[in-house]
Amino acid sequence: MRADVPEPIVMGVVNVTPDSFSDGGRWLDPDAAIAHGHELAAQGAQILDIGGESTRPGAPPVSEREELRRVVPVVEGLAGAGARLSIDTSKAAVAAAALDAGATIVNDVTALRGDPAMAALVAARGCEICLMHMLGEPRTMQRDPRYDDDVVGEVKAFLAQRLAFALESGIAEQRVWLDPGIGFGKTIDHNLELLARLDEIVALGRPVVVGTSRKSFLGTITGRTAAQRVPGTIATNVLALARGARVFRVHDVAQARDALLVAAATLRGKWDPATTTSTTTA
Ligand code: HH2
Repeated sequence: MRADVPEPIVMGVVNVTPDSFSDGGRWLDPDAAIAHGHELAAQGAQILDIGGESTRPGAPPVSEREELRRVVPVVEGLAGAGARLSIDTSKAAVAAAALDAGATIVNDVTALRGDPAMAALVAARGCEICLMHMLGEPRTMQRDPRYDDDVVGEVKAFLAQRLAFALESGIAEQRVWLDPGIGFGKTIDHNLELLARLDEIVALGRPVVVGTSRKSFLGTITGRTAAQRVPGTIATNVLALARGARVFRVHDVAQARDALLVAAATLRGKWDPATTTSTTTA
């Protein structure tokens, strides 16, 4: 029994893109994206992560103007949805507009390396920041990714270094979340080893975010299409919870929420009725 297992936080994905790897084009219309976000919040997402640029391998870059056009109306439309809002962007101007419109979390897959203005913005606004590991850049990251020796050691050292950079930039430590970046410049074995040894990333002492949802390594293992990878996603989420992960970025919120609530209660060997409907965040 582990009384210390924290409440899992479900982050629902709202992709306002034509080309995301698993749901591209489904929510490109702002009204459809807003309705989808409301649905995910009703299903139990405590955070909605809104993104206007796909990071799938080979995705074309999106201009600042186009990204703003896609995401700002959706952030505005979800401001009263009952979930915290996260903006999935590496552009400071997009993050600033989203924070103005009601977001309180910046999810930067470049870990403050993409835009020199991002760190100062996050520091000034006092919002949460998710720093994610990525080897290379989205266009080419899946072309034969290699690590010198130990993928977990390298990802951990990178995250420690980006955390130090965030603190030097004036961002409060308690605002920083860390993410090993499953699928971002990683082979199937890199992803699996990172998940198997996730406790080593958790040991950095900040809340850990995991994003395995529908990703291709699950398809490689199971032979399933993206939409059929929910059980595989849930298996990784539950095991990541057992290793100390805190935030779970998923497309299929209802299923992940139920699995995580039951898994957390089971790990604790105790059910606390308050956790079932709570919207506590990290
Ligand atoms: N994965 C994706 C996008 N953003 N952010 C974090 N922190 N962690 C992740 O694992 C992560 C992320 C990729 O998933 P998705 O948004 O569905 O696809 P796309 O980038 O094609 O829009």
